Amino acid sequence: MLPHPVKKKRPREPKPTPPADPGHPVRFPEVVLCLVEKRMGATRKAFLTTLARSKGFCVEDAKSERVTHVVSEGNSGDEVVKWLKRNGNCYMDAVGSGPALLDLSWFTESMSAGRPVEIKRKHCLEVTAHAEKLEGDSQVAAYACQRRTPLTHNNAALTEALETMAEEAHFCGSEVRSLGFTRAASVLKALSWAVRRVQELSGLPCIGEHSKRIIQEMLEDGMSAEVEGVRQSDRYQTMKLFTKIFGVGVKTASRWYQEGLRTLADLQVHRTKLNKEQQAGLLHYKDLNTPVERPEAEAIAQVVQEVAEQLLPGASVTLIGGFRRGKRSGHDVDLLITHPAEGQEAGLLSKIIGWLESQDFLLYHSSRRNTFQYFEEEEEQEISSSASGMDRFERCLSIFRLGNCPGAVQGGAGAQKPGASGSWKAIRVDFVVAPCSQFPFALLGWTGSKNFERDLRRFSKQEKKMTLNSHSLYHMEQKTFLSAASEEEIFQHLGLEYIPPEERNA
Ligand code: 8DG
Ligand code: CA
Ligand code: CA
Repeated sequence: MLPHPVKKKRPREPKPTPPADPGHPVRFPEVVLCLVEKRMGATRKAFLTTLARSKGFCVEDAKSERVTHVVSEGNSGDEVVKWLKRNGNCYMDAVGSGPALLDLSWFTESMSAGRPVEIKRKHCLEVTAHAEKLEGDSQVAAYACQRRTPLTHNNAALTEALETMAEEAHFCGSEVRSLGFTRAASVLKALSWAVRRVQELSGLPCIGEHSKRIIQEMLEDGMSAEVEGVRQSDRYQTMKLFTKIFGVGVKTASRWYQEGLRTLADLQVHRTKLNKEQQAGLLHYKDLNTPVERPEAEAIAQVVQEVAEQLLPGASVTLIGGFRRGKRSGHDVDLLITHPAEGQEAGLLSKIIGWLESQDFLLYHSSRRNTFQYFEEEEEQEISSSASGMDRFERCLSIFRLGNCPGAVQGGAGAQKPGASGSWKAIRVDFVVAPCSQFPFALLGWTGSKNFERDLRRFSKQEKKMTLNSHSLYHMEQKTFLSAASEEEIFQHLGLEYIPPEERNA
């Protein structure tokens, strides 16, 4: 028998005995398993965990210092070491220390035998390099939904430059080019190190030639002449100014630019060119382009929660979008409303909006009813084309009037003009309503980031032959809908590691 490599480099606290599960008492306290989700997938991992526990094995998380046996399927030893380090196992200091790295064959034989079988050479995964080195050149996954992207990262100057380029391409209607820069920026956001040399980009996915040139300029000169040129250009600045008006998209802004309009004052003069939404957007331009702070978002969510609960006991309101991803500020507030009894939520939004309006909380609103019934009747092909991200939920886009002091919301008459001291602030609020059976899909779909969502849908379609949107997950070959009671279950259906909202800032 090969010795278990249990030699530890660091002094440790004595290991407590694993807690006994009354259903399945631990029979082998000296063996603590950890199953590697990479390639195994979450669903299979959950199944194997239950199986092992039913046989009296103790199974723990990768972070646990008690783990003695790491079991993986289809990964090399190097890959397992990298995975363990990435998933918080800091005891993988170097080759030879830490738990035994085993192939699934050891696990299968042990389950059949009903006890941990002797570890033979054939069960062991070979590690060829030191873990520190492995971590350094760890591969970055191609889809944003396979990566963990925290809110703050190590390459902000580079990603800001690339995102300026992405925005400029979007302003020109070049969506493919825009996506190229967005994806390159997203990969840099997921890196655990700051890029210092352009050579470090080799092996990273989604970094095209143009992005590489920009990054190189930034690294060598501390700035990119091309990016600066864009930022200084009349067209970019004007497009930015106009698209920051609520209700104004690239097409409208572009037309105004062609017509020679350059400033907000120009638009005031040509007021007839504005629809109701844009008029409200222009009126509240300053407030709506002042970041919404988290306490403001929470104050609004609380007002809406209270009125929802009064109108329909049991109704819940969840803060979604960037704030759910941990952002401290954002451009708007996104609220998802539901009720635990399916169907009860129907009609609730219009009542909430009616009440808010009656209390002078709304400066503008535009609602759209639920069109999901029509959506359900569509052919499969159309369902898959709806994977663009738009959904059919009842929703309302609004401008909310929030009292100056967070938590002390004041509605009612007598409000001052925006910006006057002691008055209020105009804040964009998006409301969306989902029946509880679709809630996990809506929650996942509206948490963002947009790039994370885009890649989730792309991954589902290209890698899994499934169509994901904010209503459902559909298997195109099996022609079945896969239900889910939580976001975690959706990730499991897709064979993806669960990424918490705070790490979806792709
Ligand atoms: P920010 O406001 O902090 O600047 O960022 P954000 O919260 O990430 O952006 P957002 O523009 O408010 O969008 C939030 C999420 O909502 C984002 O993942 C995209 C998603 N979303 C829309 N419109 C639609 C839609 O029509 N259908 C679906 N399913 N999702 C949508 O913005
Ligand atoms: Ca938002
Ligand atoms: Ca929004």
